[in-house]
Amino acid sequence: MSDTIFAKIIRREIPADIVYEDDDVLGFRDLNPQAPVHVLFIPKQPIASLDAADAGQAELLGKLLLAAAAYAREQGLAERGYRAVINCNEDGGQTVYHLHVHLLAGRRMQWPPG
Ligand code: DGP
Repeated sequence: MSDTIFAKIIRREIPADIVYEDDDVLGFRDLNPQAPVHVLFIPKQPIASLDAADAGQAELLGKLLLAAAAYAREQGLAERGYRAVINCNEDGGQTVYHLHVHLLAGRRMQWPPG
């Protein structure tokens, strides 16, 4: 997969407001927040999209979701609730082709999404 802006953030080549890190996952604030809390969680291993993920990456995908959930709990967001979103490919609204989970919180979410 070609290099993305998120790969550059992992390598610290461009700045980001990093709020979570472990061996496999990085979390940083979205540049264009859509809610009072908007954090992106990405695997350090590049996976282009959810569609590109395979069974060998099941554990990593689990860690990605659990990292987002742990962060939300730790930040006191879990009780009121939050939304975790993965946009996949063009119709899904994906613009950066490094798999990421959007964690959105701090306001009441609407359904259906636009
Ligand atoms: P998506 O549309 O699901 O691919 O989401 C990509 C998100 O990435 C979008 O909400 C804006 C965010 N984003 C794009 N470039 C940067 C960047 O350089 N830094 C940060 N922090 N976020 C970025």
